[in-house]
Amino acid sequence: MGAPDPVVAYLGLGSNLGRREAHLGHALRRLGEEAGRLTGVSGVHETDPVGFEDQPAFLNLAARLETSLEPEALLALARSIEAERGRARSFRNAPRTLDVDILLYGDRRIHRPGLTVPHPRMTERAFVLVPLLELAPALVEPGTGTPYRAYLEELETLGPTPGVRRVGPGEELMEVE
Ligand code: PH2
Ligand code: MG
Ligand code: MG
Repeated sequence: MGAPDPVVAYLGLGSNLGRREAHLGHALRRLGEEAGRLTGVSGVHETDPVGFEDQPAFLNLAARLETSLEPEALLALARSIEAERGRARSFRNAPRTLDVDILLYGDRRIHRPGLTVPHPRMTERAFVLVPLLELAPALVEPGTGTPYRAYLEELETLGPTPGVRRVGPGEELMEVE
């Protein structure tokens, strides 16, 4: 028995309250310290809010991680990093200082109370797909083999997609305290 082989996981990060860059930078640093190895960070994208629209714009990015944490442990870490930035849980889609979502965990499909992977809404969300595809353009959906690129193209044919504007590189956020 040794440590399990690391798995490549993709996370989606978002912030729309307070010092958004600092919250995201904190999350990236903490994931690198506690979750394994951070092997990629997408650009930072400023995005119009989806769901509950009467709230400030988000900054969103995607990160790639090599981790030996089991999915539940990774989720617990994500929640505790959110709490470190004062994340309050009020109502669904409420504004938040920091949101750290597990998008993909290797090619596993997980359906447990509180944890569904691949993230159940990621294929409908340009604010997730645009940063994710920047990091991993050829990524396919576990189970179906559908390229995530095809989901984004689908969103783009349906009409105006929520505004997603690249505002800078993600790695630099790790220097923002
Ligand atoms: N997260 C949500 C709901 N709506 N909209 C944008 N633009 N970015 C987000 O990260 C986001 C959202 C729920 O987690
Ligand atoms: Mg989310
Ligand atoms: Mg979340």
